[in-house]
Amino acid sequence: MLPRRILRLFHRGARRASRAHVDFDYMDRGSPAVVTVWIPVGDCPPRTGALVYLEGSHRLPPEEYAPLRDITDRPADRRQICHDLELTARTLGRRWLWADFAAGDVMVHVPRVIHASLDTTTDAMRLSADVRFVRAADTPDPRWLTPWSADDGA
Ligand SMILES: O=C(O)CCC(=O)C(=O)O
Repeated sequence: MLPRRILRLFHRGARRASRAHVDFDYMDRGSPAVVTVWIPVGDCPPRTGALVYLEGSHRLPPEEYAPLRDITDRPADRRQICHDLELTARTLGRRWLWADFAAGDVMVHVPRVIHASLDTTTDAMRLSADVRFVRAADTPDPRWLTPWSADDGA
């Protein structure tokens, strides 16, 4: 388990949901054989800000979604793909898949799948953690070897 484990809190009106991205763009200085476990704390239906996944997107070559990176509300950060989830789905011809996460559910995903989170629109906040694993024999991205802090820039 990589020591950089992220705890996220979103409340209604924050408008800071995670833009469409692939995890590997945030950890590309190490082994690509990474597994993410996303853990919502408590029930997390889409309206509370759950993760959504672009169907089959782990098979897309990065060049195919590279042009979307120019359409962004956070131009200083080239790692995210796009903030416009409808445009992303339409451009890539794929559906966003979602689940009605209930307390105790966890989601496991590969580092090349395009995913995002939705805005929290409920009174209940969204609290979640994301934790990543690599094989003991693999070399992880060194930025993920120290505990997370919100200002670590990684
Ligand atoms: O919780 C989020 O908003 C993003 C989490 C995420 O992208 C991940 O766990 O890979």
